[in-house]
Amino acid sequence: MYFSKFSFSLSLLSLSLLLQVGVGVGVDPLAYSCTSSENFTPNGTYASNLSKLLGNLYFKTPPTGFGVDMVGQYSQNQVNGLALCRGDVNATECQTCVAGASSEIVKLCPCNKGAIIWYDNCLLKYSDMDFIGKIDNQNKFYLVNVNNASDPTTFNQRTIRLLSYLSSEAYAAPQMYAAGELELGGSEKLYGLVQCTRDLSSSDCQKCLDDAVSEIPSCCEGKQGGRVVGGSCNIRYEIYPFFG
Ligand SMILES: *[C@@H]1O[C@H](CO)[C@@H](O)[C@H](O)[C@H]1NC(C)=O
Ligand SMILES: *[C@@H]1O[C@H](CO)[C@@H](O)[C@H](O)[C@H]1NC(C)=O
Ligand SMILES: *[C@@H]1O[C@H](CO)[C@@H](O)[C@H](O)[C@H]1NC(C)=O
Ligand SMILES: CC(=O)N[C@H]1CO[C@H](CO)[C@@H](O)[C@@H]1O
Repeated sequence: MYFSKFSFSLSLLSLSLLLQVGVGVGVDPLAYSCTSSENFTPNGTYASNLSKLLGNLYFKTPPTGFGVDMVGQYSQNQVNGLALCRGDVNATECQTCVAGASSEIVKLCPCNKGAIIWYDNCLLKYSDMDFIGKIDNQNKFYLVNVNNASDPTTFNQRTIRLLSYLSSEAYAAPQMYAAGELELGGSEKLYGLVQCTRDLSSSDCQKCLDDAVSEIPSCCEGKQGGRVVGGSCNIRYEIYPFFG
C-alpha cells in the first residue's frame, strides 16, 4: 500500500543503511541499519544475551507501546535495546510488529552487535553501546510523497506550524506522542504525527523533534507528504489520514 504511493528519498547518514522495497509488503521494514563495526560469535554470551533481550522486549513493549531493556554487565557482553510502537497502535499489533522486527533484524544483520529496524508500526534497536537516554543522531532517513502541493509556500508554512504544535504537545506528554490535523480550507486537511522514544527526557524529546521539523524544508519542501525518521524520534505529515 505504502510502496505504491510513494517513492523514496533517502539521506543516508549510516553507510550500511539498506532499504527493502516492494516485495511482500507488510513484512518488509521501511529501513534498517546494521550499526556496529563489531561482530559477535554465533553461540557466545553476546548471542544469548541478545536473544534474552529480544524476548524481554517482546513482553515489555506491548502493554505501554515502549520497552527498554539491558542484559549482561557493563563491558561484558552487555546488550542494550529498546522497542517503540507508534502511539496509535494497540497492544496486539504492537506485539506482532516487535516480534517481526526481532526476527527480521537478526537475519538482516547477522552477528552484528548493533542494529536498528523501522516499520510503520514500530521501531526496534539494540547495541553493545549504552545508548539509552541519549538522542540518536546517527540513524536517520527521509521518505517523501512524490506529489507536489498546489500552493507550496502556504502548504510548507502550515506543515511546519502543525508539526511544531504537535511537537510541543508530545514532549510535554508522558507518551511522547501526538497526532492531529489542520484544516487547509475547502475539504482539505493536513494530518501530522510526531513521536519520541520514551527513554529521552522531555527536553531531549523537544530537541529531537525540533531538529526533525527543521529538516522538513530540505527533505520535503513542497511535497504533499513526508517523514523524517530517526532512532529517537520521528515526524510525518500527509494530506490523508494515516493514523488511527
Ligand atoms: C553452535 O550452535 C550450533 C547450532 O545451535 C551447534 O550445532 C554448534 O555445535 C555450536 N557450536 C559451538 C562451538 O558451541
Ligand atoms: C488492534 O488493531 C487492529 C488494526 O486496527 C484491529 O484489527 C484489532 O481488532 C485491534 N485489536 C484489539 C484487541 O483492539
Ligand atoms: C513536482 O514538481 C517538480 C518540480 O516542479 C517536477 O519536476 C515534478 O515532476 C513534479 N512531480 C509531480 C508528481 O507532479
Ligand atoms: C541471559 C544471559 O545470557 N545473560 C548473560 C549476559 O552476559 C553476562 C556477562 O556480562 C553473563 O554473565 C550473563 O549470564
